Amino acid sequence: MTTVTSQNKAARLSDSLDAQALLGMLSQMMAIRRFEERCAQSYQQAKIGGFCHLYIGQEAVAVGSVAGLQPGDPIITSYRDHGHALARGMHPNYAMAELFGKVTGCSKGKGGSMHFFDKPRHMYGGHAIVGGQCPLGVGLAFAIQYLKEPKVCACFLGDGALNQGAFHESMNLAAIWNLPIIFVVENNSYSMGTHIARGTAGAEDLSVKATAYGMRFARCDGMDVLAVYDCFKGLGDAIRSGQSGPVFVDCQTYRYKGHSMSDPQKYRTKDEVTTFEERDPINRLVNSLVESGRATQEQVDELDNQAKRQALDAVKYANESPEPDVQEEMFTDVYSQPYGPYKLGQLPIMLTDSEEGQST
Ligand SMILES: Cc1ncc(C[n+]2csc(CCOP(=O)(O)OP(=O)(O)O)c2C)c(N)n1
Ligand SMILES: [Mg+2]
Repeated sequence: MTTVTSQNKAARLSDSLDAQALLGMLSQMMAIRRFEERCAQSYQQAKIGGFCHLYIGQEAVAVGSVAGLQPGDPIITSYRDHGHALARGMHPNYAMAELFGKVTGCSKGKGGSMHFFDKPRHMYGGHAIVGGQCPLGVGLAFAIQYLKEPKVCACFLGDGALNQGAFHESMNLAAIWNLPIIFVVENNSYSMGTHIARGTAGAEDLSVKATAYGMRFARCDGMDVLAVYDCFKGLGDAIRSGQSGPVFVDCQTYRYKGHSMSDPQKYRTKDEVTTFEERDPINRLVNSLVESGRATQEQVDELDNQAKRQALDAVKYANESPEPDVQEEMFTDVYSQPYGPYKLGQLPIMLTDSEEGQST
């Protein structure tokens, strides 16, 4: 096992980023934050149904990692997926429309919050089964190796997924096949209401998970977008150039909001949340840019205003978009052939209006 660190202050890869690139990362984090705030509001107004897991607090992970990777590198993640899709460049309108269950959404309104997908931008979901994205990530990495493409797959997972068999099987295959993949634990310390120390053996030092598979390990501060960028830029380029095989990264972060929109949060104190809010990734970058003279407070405020307007526009777009036509959309995007094993006219019985809502 090799341990790499992104904390080397003497020679950070992000030192070479210009003000435009840094402001780009800032504006993406702000866009995600404001988008998620509108999500919460829309959920409370019952505009969004089903589960909804917000990314507020973790923005630096998606933004820093995507910035450090190449646009063609495939990414895949769990159900807490809004931030990754937006960081990859999905238009907020299509993201919000998906949440509202509208046909203009990125998955035609049929996936919802947990199933964002954007193939042209190499964002392969959005997966609701904890750890379920890991074998799929291995498949994406295997395809890269098979096709001899200069790419790296980033497979994001929560700390809860560390205890799933699918994660361990994926780590094993990635290691024995030397696949171009970065497994990234967005370690926010909680799986729903269970603290990592209560649910995960070896939680105090997750490098043991990499050691078990002879894999390279890195740890990075997920509340610092530049540390995340440094980590992914370094690892991505090393894997791409054949200097490294698969890597396992512990990215330490925190979610400010509950696990989902229906979480009373009795398992943690307000003080704990405040401690992390004081290390907020957006404020941290703003302070660094303004103090070093690379941006003015006015510039930063304008970026935030843009993010607010964009999120509001997305709500308007989602509100005004039509719902999918049930008869037309029920069987599309399910099978590779339009109606799978069925013939048109022999489809299983559709629900009538009166039957809707009665199924379990
Ligand atoms: C296989 C499986 N078991 C249980 C669940 C229910 N469940 C949904 S989210 C979650 C917690 C996962 O926490 P973590 O992986 O740390 O991700 P985070 O929510 O912190 O992003 C659980 C247990 C599920 N979706 N899939
Ligand atoms: Mg977690």
